[in-house]
Amino acid sequence: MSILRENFLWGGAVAAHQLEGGWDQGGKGASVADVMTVGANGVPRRITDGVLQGENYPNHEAIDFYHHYKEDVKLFADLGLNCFRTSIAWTRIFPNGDGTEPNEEGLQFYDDLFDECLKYGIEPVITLSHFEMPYHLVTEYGGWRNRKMIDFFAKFARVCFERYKDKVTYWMTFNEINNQANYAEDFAPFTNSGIKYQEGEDREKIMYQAAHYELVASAQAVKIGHEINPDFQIGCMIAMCPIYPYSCDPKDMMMSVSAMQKRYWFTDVHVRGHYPSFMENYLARKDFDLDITEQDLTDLSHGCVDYIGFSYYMSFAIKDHEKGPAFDYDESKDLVKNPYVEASDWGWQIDPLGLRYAMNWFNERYELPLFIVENGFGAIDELEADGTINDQYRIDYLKTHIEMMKEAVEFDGIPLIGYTPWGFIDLVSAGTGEMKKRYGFIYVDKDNDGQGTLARSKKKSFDWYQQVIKSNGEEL
Ligand code: P53
Repeated sequence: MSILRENFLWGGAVAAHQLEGGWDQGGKGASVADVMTVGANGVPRRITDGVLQGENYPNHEAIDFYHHYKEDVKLFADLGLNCFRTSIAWTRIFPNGDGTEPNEEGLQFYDDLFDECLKYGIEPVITLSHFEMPYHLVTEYGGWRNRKMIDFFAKFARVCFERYKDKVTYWMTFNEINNQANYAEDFAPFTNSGIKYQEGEDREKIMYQAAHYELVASAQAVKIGHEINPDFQIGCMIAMCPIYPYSCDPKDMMMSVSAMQKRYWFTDVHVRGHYPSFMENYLARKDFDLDITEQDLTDLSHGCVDYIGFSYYMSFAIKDHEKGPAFDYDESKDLVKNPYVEASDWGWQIDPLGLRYAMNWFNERYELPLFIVENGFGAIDELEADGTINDQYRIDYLKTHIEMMKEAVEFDGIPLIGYTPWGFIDLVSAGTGEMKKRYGFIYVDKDNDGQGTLARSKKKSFDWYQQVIKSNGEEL
């Protein structure tokens, strides 16, 4: 008998902009991902003013899934997946974001892709907005700082729900909506919300306004989706990096509570349909005077999510920085290194037990089914002389995390829908734009400069994950 339920969803996760390529094909418009250059470990990606000559934009071709999807889905079936998490590129459906009619060629692409998956018994799990909003909405409206985005997004969501209502059951609205809690850097505000800050702007206030509009848009989408198909399961998607107190000093503990509130209040609104008291209080104390209408509050209360989708890669730790009773959290400054855990080459702290902790945190607070929609290990893979890749480090990472996931089910009784490891086919890194930061069980021959044959091959982890699925998580 397996610890996991019989119809457990074993999948793999990707996002449209990180694998599709074909950035200007089939009527697709430019997205925010299309104006981000390649970065490197420790070197941020640049956001250019539109698409410029002579720059390296890794998402333009990515791994060209747009043209390879049939052979790729066949490989996914060989791996044994019963679900496949991807996103619908908003710009394939509404190239500019503010048009009246959807682009039929874009809609047809996802029909074909989903049919190809369903042919092998692979269920599509779909994120509506995964770091790829139309760039036109940035230049014309300022991205999610503008209330008009709510209608644009709701329309996009409605079109997708109607079109794919018989092919997709599990949906998510905004990928890692809470990354923008780190508003001090330029990356998350742009990828989450299409926001480019001007000198001297109050970044924090603008972030809260944008997040509010997104939460209202998400709630409207949930309501629309349930009207179109009551069987839909529509979730939120939260980047869960639990923030531990550095020590048992009560002040460190309180700092951790406050930091968790600032990073995860998004989930409170998604799940409960209203702002938590600490957040109402904080926004008032800061005098932000946000545009939040009575109708918004009604919308929020009518669009609560059905489940919690989350990514888990790492945990954080925090110390009190003598900020007094407010314990205000600044993600860009306050985190400290955890001496008890190792980190990846990219500085991501490896903490399998943190996954069980995170699942308990969600479960205690919300009592909703959980879906681990990302987990994985970004590493540099070396090809052996015979062309194989012995990625034991990746197997070790995933194995220990799956063990903790199973313990959360077995010992803590947590309802868990499924597990979809991130980037199970190599793709473009979101954070750095690199190809070399690989997560896959399937290797794709392409490097950071965009060179390579795009040929696909199986790594050692492919056979391992195949066995994990076959045994429903019993053989790790
Ligand atoms: P990359 C930061 C922290 C946690 C998850 O990330 C994050 C990020 C953003 O970099 O993103 C998620 O590619 C995201 C995926 C992304 C994946 O994690 O930077 O949902 O789009 O590729 C891994 O190594």
